[in-house]
Amino acid sequence: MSHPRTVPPSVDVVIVGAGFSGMYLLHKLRELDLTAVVFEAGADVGGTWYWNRYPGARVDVESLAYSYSFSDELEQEYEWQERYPTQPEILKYARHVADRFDLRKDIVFRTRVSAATWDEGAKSWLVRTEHEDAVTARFLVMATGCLSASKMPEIPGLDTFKGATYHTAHWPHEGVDFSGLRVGIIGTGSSGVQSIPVIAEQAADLTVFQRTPAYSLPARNRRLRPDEIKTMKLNYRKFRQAQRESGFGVPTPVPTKSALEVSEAERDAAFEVAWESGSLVNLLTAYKDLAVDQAANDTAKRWIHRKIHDIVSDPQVADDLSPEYPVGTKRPCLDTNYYETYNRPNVHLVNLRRTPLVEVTEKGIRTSEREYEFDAIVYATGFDAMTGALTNVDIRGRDGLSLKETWSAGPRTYLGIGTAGFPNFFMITGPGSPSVLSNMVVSIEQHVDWVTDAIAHLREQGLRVIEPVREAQDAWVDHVNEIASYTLYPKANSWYMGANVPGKPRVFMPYAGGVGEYRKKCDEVAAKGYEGFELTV
Ligand code: N01
Repeated sequence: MSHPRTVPPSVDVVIVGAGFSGMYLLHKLRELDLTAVVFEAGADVGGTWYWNRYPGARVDVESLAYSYSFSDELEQEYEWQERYPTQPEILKYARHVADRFDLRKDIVFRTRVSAATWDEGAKSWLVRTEHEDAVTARFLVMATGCLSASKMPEIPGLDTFKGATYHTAHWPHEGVDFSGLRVGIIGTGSSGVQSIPVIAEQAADLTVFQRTPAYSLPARNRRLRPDEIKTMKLNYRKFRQAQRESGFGVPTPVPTKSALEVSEAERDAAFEVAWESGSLVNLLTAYKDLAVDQAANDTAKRWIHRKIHDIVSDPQVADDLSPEYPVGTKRPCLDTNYYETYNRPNVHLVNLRRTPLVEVTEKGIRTSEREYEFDAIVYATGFDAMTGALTNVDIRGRDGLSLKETWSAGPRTYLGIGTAGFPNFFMITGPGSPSVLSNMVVSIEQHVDWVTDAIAHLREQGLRVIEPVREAQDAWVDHVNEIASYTLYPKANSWYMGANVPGKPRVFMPYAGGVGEYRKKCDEVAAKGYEGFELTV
């Protein structure tokens, strides 16, 4: 897509990223008559849904709920096709939004922001891009997404392989034809779990290299029925309110019972209902203590292990696919035929816990046991989550303070929105906010609304600078850690903990207190004149 490249020298707000956050933020800022420019590394809008084009890529929150709520007209006119839409359908929606609100004229595509420096004298940011653009802005907003800095595995020989190499997060736009090929795939998180069944249907042979198995539930995807679309459109306002007050940004009944106070038969029946429902949240909220009590969580773990053994015919493969960490402490997956795929004769599972990866070779992949030969290797190896996209930009706050260095022992934020030492700097769904533990669109809209309200408030009050107070930030970080410590989350080596990136500090990064509670806290802060932030001229 060609687009004239006009970069204004000075704007009110520089936005980094034209995904769901950046697009809505641009729209809101225009409503406030503020000028903004969005820098986007991709050639079009969509963020996650622009980059992650691997086979089988879908969202795992229902389309009618995973969509913007800010415009009644948009809600009413848009026609979703499937319960869990494919990446192309979601990208089509993002493009539709960009066209409908005429967003592209303020987006500079194919341009990565490389550095941003706070100028204390001018009380503004100087933002630089990879193409030597330099823009001054009163505010800098990182709308960079939580899962956008992709990562390769730390193994020798990555460049030596002579066949084709792909990463799920940088999939070729023209697609890949695996027909007749021997394919190896490393990684069994959401991207692996979604792509493995689709690649297996095409490839001559698929070998899956698994370090940690995922808990995966069947998505039970289907086309949406006209009557359910109609009902939702009639009830959207009430539904959106329920989303905002919920725990995960997806309205669900609040559980009242402990998994340990009911009979095994009752529990099994409840888990079966959740499994059949095709929703992640229903399983995690079947009982009130699944996220906080090991014994309660073990009941769900044992039940899912049984399911895996029912589906997968080879008992050793079923064992290898059965996770040991508590259910929900690494991001669970929704799949279509994931476990069933391991019954195919052309699919092989390599358990890297028994035979670790040694290197990538010219011909394929070598484990401690043997060399496997491939025509193509797929890396479904995930992201430097939550902080990678922020610290990859050389952001310098007061007195040249580097964000990367400041966060070297883990991210420290106030509400996941701002960070001390970095005036007029906002993050949309930053670490310390519910973000990845929620329906992202709900959290994005809440942050964008809060940030634009804060900017409007400054203008009304004749103030120019807003920055978190260190004590308030320390208290928030303590609170985020305290909530996490009540849960089982820290028990798994997850990307929530930074554990997938060697050397990254082990800190539970998202806020686990729930979307509704978090929103209340943010609203309270604003109502008290932005308590915990310092506002100055
Ligand atoms: O990445 P991941 P992802 N050697 O980090 C393995 C969202 N998302 O792209 O677990 C061997 O989950 C790694 O093993 P381990 C969703 O929030 C949503 O799949 O670290 N293996 C793991 O198995 C999701 O959680 C959707 O031991 C290595 C895999 O690679 C998040 O994005 C779809 C390795 C990486 O899994 C990330 O998902 C897709 C190594 N050196 C993504 N390094 C939906 O909406 C890594 N691995 C459905």
